[in-house]
Amino acid sequence: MTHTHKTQVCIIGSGPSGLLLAQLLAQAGIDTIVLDRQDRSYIEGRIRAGVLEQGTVTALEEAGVADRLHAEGLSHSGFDLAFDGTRHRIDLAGLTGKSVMVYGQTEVTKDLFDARTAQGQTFFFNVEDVVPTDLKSDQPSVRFRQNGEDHVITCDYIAGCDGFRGVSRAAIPADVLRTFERVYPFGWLGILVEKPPVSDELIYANHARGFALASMRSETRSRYYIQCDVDDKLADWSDGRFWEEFATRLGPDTAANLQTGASFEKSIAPLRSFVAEPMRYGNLFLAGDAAHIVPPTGAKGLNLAVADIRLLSRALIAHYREGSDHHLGAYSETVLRRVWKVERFSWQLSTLMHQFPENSPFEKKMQRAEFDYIASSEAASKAIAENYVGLPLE
Ligand code: FAS
Ligand code: PHB
Repeated sequence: MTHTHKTQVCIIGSGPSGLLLAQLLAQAGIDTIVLDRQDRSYIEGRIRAGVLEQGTVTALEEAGVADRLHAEGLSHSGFDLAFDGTRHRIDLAGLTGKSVMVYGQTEVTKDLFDARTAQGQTFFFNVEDVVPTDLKSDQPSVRFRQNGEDHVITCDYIAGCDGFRGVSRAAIPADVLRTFERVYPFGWLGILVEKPPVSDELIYANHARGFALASMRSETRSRYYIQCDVDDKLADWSDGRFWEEFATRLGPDTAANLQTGASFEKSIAPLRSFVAEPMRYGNLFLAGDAAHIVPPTGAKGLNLAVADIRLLSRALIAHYREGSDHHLGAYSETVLRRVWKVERFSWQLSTLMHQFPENSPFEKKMQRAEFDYIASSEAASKAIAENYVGLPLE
């Protein structure tokens, strides 16, 4: 026996992309069903992004889930770039009139889950064998299994919000899909520690031994990263080794303020730049990590996903409210124009701030020269700042 369901928009994935889309559509009276192969506690347990662009804050306000963000988030008006101990502050507020909000992706996800649960909206967690079908028809469907039982959802549209390793992108025929990728020759080792941050603002540091990032989740909880080898294992990195390496890369003046302690979360993430085109096939629309990945250096992954969702929700609402399919028709072209600009910034900052094993002495000199240029040029600093606070939606 197959359980049958019907909805207007079937959303595959309940990470930030899927949850925000569901919430924005619910605000417009559009019915959705959300599927995920994990459950809520697993999804909330994933420690990821920490910096929200103003556009992301606006989207969360429009979704009616920004109260805790405004109560607990930290507004930051600048951050530091550092090279071998020399620091240069990128004055976001002075250069762009904007700031960013430090508020963990985990918290954003919790706020979105709470909102959807409060509305009694439909989730299917711990699903398996999800298969989007009939994408070119006006009645696409999504088949899946849950607890050993078969289900099928018929809908008007499918939103592929299932991340880099989901099934939506793979549902686009190979002769239609084009992918572009750069895999970086290093990863990021990240920790969470219940200690006050080493600095009031974020510090991105390039040191001869590698990149380091000092971030935070609150005034008492710090989030720190160091560049590590792609084949490093967590077992290779005791807290003691992490602290020694992190302090070295920050430099003695900054490290003098460092409060160390036992980490309560530690993970290694690979770094890649990736884009899949097109982001629409028939009535399947891709959004977020299902369509693109950026190295976290520019703090763009979550924010880029939110920008996709702002454009996709606008297009779907125009369809249902006004019968206009203009934005749906333009979605892939519109969203990809911005995706590539954000990919560029994330790639540029990653190239500037990391030690590349293959870099010649000349290329290392070019990195230092670019840092010195940014530090001495308001125009160059403004270019960094306007990308960091978030490019216009389109
Ligand atoms: P997500 O991957 O968050 O969510 C996809 C959801 O789809 C998941 O819940 C998954 O369970 C589900 N799914 C997958 N396959 C499915 C299937 N077949 N059926 C049903 N459901 C399925 N960004 C930053 O801005 N700053 C950072 O510091 C940062 N750090 C990161 C660290 C790591 C380890 C990773 C992986 C990413 C990081 N990112 C960071 C990027 C990250 O924040 C993403 O951009 C963000 O999670 C994108 O959200 P979604 O598009 O919803 O994808
Ligand atoms: C984080 O706080 O997790 C964070 C902040 C900025 C980045 C990446 C990660 O660029």
